[in-house]
Amino acid sequence: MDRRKFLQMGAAGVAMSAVSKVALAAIPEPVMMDNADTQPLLTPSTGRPYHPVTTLNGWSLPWRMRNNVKEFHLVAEPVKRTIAPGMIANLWGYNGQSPGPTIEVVEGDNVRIYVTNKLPEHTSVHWHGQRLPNGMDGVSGLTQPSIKPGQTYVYEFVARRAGTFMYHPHADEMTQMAMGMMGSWVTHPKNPKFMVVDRDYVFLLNAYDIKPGSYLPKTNTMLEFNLWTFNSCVFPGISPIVAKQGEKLRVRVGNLTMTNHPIHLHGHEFEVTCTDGGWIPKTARWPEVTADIAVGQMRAIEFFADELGDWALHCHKSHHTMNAMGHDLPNMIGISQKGIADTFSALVPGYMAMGKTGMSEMSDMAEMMDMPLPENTLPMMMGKGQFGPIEMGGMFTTLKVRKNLAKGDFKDPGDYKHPKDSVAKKVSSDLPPVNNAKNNLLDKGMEITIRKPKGQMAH
Ligand SMILES: [Cu+2]
Repeated sequence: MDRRKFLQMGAAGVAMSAVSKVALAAIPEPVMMDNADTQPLLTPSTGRPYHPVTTLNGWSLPWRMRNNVKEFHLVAEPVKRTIAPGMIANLWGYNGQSPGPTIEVVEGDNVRIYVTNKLPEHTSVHWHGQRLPNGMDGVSGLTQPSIKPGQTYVYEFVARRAGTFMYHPHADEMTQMAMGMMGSWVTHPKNPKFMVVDRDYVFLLNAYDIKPGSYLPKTNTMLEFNLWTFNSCVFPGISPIVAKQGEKLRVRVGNLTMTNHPIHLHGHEFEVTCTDGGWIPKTARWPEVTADIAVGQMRAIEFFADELGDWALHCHKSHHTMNAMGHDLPNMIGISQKGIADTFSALVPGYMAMGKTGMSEMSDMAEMMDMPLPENTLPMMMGKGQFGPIEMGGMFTTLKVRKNLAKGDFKDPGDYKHPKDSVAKKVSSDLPPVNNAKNNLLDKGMEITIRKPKGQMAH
């Protein structure tokens, strides 16, 4: 091999250079994923040992070990993502899915990540939260030229600090993140005995604005997203977090939406043990049942799963546990819509009258023949439990704690079997019925006076 060729090959290890054909041959084959299911643990076969994480509705990217360097290959590309059964979104992501695969390395590892751009526009990858050379930080224009469509760039750095990080583009960021481009990164501590837990989960909070009946997110939406997701899935498409009773759990949650999310766990207390900035000393932690995760932050919570049952884990902003149909609707409680639906249906095909007694009727809407949903659209509230509709969507899943669960078993164990006499129940002597006279009057066609807004405060 002549000196020139040798130098070209060497260039593959340098960021900010479009890689030559010779170097391309040296790039590891990208590994792809074709579904949104939670994949089994990726147990390391090369490199130093660590306890792998479970990515909720996701997977970890296999690597190739070459000359003591862990080599990964990310492919930025358009993908199809199952948001929940019944809805597919056309997103942008990495290696077949959005979010991209979780990258797992060990503190001190030499890491090389090839990034191939198969998008119709330029991109870059920023490794959020990491200590690295400035030129590897992935801010297009500031620290590197953008990666043009068809180009492959290579990033190379030492994973200096253990913790949970994220990756996302720093090029046409609003569009690319609204399209789903992001992923998790876990740097495991080099001491495999440090902060050991039995099950270690990771996922990102993300959000989309996909209008009912469509497949593509609106990318100029700033705050009014209509699908609030854990790793680009909504309930009941989100896998449950499972645990054997008494096990210690860690759940690492990163927020790449445009608003904060108070993540609330039922039935247990937890401590925040890690942020993207590092591990929190024991003496500085306090007990919580809700952790507010601000935009661009990661929080790792830890707890003992000691209470048997199916416990809700969700964002406490109630509109974040609803799907697209829940947004921009007026409050119709107590207002009869008799006749309105017929009038409107003639003008607006598919018009739906709803909400006279609240919104729970929406959870059964898909099954109601006279209220068909638009194509590729999930009901506003969904999920069936053993006692009826759960009436949730969006950022909601369950922590399922069971007496017996094998070590590597992450499958949904089904509904919790409650011990006898331990479920809230109807009392035998009912109260007198609620006086519904007002609603009845409305049904009989009583006129409603609508007060017009005054002056500038029309909203
Ligand atoms: Cu939220």
